[in-house]
Amino acid sequence: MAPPPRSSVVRAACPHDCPDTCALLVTVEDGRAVEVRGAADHPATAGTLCTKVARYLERTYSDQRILHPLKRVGRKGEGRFERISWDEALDTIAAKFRAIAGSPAGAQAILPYSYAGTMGLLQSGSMDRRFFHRLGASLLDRTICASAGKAGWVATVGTAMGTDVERFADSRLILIWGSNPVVSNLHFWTRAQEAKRRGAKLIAIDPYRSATAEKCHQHVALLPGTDAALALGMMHVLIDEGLFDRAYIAAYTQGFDALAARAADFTPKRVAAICGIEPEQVIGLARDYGSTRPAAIRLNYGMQRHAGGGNAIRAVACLPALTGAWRDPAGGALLSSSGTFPVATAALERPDLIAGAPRTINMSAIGDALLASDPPIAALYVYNSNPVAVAPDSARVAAGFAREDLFCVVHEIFRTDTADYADILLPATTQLEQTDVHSSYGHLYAVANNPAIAPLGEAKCNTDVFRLLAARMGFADACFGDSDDDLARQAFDWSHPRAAGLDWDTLKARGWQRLALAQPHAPFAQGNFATPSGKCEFHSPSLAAQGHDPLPSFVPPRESVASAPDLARRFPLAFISPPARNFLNSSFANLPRFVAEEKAPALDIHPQDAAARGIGSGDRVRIANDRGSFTATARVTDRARPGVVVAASIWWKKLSGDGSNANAVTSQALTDFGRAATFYDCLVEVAALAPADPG
Ligand SMILES: Nc1nc2c(c(=O)[nH]1)N[C@H]1C(S)=C(S)[C@@H](COP(=O)(O)OP(=O)(O)OC[C@H]3O[C@@H](n4cnc5c(=O)[nH]c(N)nc54)[C@H](O)[C@@H]3O)O[C@H]1N2
Ligand SMILES: Nc1nc2c(c(=O)[nH]1)N[C@H]1C(S)=C(S)[C@@H](COP(=O)(O)OP(=O)(O)OC[C@H]3O[C@@H](n4cnc5c(=O)[nH]c(N)nc54)[C@H](O)[C@@H]3O)O[C@H]1N2
Ligand SMILES: [Mo]
Repeated sequence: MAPPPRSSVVRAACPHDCPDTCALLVTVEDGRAVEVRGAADHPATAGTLCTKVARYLERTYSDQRILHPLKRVGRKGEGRFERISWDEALDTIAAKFRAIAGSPAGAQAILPYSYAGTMGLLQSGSMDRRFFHRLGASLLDRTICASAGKAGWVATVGTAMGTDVERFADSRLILIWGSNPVVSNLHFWTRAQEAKRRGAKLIAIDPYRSATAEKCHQHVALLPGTDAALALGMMHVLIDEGLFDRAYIAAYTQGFDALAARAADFTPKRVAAICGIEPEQVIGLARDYGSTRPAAIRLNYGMQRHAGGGNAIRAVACLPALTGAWRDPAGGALLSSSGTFPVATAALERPDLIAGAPRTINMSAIGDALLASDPPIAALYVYNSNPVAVAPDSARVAAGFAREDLFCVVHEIFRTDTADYADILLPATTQLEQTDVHSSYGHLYAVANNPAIAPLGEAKCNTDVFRLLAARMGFADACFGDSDDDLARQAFDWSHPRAAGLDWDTLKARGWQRLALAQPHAPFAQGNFATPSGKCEFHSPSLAAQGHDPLPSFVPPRESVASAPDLARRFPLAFISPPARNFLNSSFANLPRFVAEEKAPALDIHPQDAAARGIGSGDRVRIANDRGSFTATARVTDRARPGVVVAASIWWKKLSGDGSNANAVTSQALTDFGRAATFYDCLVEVAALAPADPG
């Protein structure tokens, strides 16, 4: 590729796993990126970036970058490596893969492990999938973030579509439910503040008084994992008081009578007891919601990281159909907008190449998978993810990675906790050094990422590495010859009505382009649900066919005082570990500026819970359960409600001070729908450490 001219501005996209998918302008001088700004002309970004990506150059030019292929010379996990050539690295990997494919266990003993280190359609799911499909490797069920909520949402409204983020400014009531947008969805928060200035009421529903909850008019601090009960309690009141839209229900929904019968069981009194709040809060919430137009809900994935997470999202997804809030462009609800994009997943990933009938392994239980699969996982190839820090039940994960008989490749930008276990460690490019095209799960624009600079050192992007490996493995299929531009041209179904007027060359030049949607975009104003019945399915025959409750139900947390009293006698506190503002999952958690902003691992604990344990602010505490423990500095604060403790995450284990992090205590148990992780369904006990105790 020809280098850009001496000084130029390159149109790019933020690659991080965040609903905002910002359009970037990268200024390049003499081949070096000197500034990264938010594109002012992109309506969703509107010229502002979060604190992390505004300093993206510190990531790209960090002296911690891995710049050359490395091979392990120390013990697994120790992080001692020696430089090798790309040829040696690729030959070693190909030889290993060939040997495993030829062994009795076959190629399915090889497992790729990736998530959303970059959200780009090319670098997160194209050549990589083609390669592992053609190889016949085990398939990975990518469930660590959103699959429970997505399943609950899709069962109800049919597709991952919702209210246009740009319309929230016109809402009169916004429920911010299991979401902390000040930290995790900044450009939505801007719209919510605009609505607030215009007189809208903002209500946060969150066990924790987050930075967002603090700025809302009202905060309902329910117990973790009880949202479905709250939503059903709201339905109870709405139906009791006639605050529902008969015409909308008759025309566009199915199963109202069954839903009403279900909601009848959820009296405000019963719901209040389940949620640990007052009956008046349930009633007040329902009345506000049922009597204000437009009323919008921003629900997010925080509420679905529990045993009943799928049903929680499903129950909330019923609300706007009950009240007809979908009629208003500034009403309805938004979980994810990803389904609005006609992404050509099969063209990118080529599932038709899958060799044999390989098994599927759930990434949310990678610890157990590494320790107890049959046939055992013989080789693991990790990219776009840092499982040793982010996956639940970390002691099991680390034990799995430490297996001497496991061949482990990690392709990374930095020497993460996971990289330390690699046999072969490959240097990855950052977003400024690679080509990509992005959809979004928070707005409605496709965004292009043009490379701004040449790869640093010997770093290579994911697509390049898989092209090289495919050649080494002798995969002759034409699709392995596709360039990144070829892939970008395959990324969307351009003939889809919502892609009208879009094509890769235009997108690349312009940087971003809105999907072709009616203005205003109100996807379910006149029904048009993408369910089998075409209606909003209060009652879902497809869930029934899968053996699930056909109605939204309250599935209690697996671990809570009410649902596991014996466990709660030893571990009485509910523990949640939501995103830290200066980290993006575990990304940025190694860079000095961001670590300095977050200071050190902290645990917020309510004054009553602290007093009962003799804990004061600033004390070092150990957070523990049967799965493991980690240490943090206590902050005694009523931001945490009684019975719930909170540790912003995700710290790198090796940089946290005690070699551990929040995932020492989280569990590998899965959700009701979507086989997702249950990070926030977790009981612990907290104890003060004596000053001299190393933890
Ligand atoms: N700065 C920053 N931004 C991020 C991320 C990051 O790490 N840092 N991560 C990105 C990713 S991958 C994702 S998936 C999103 C996640 O962003 P969100 O979907 O907003 O999810 P969480 O931050 O997990 O949780 C949001 C809120 O849910 C609350 N919560 C926890 N349990 C419950 C519950 O049972 N019920 C209710 N009602 N609330 C609950 C938490 O206290 C938290 O305040 O953010 C993205 N954006
Ligand atoms: N306790 C607790 N645990 C959680 C959560 C929580 O709230 N609490 N949240 C969960 C959620 S929502 C999610 S989404 C997961 C996220 O888990 P991951 O997807 O693993 O996210 P990151 O920790 O950001 O790790 C991504 C890694 O990919 C690397 N990377 C970035 N770009 C590229 C690239 O182009 N090529 C290659 N090869 N590598 C690249 C980055 O350097 C980074 O180390 O964590 C989950 N874990
Ligand atoms: Mo996520």
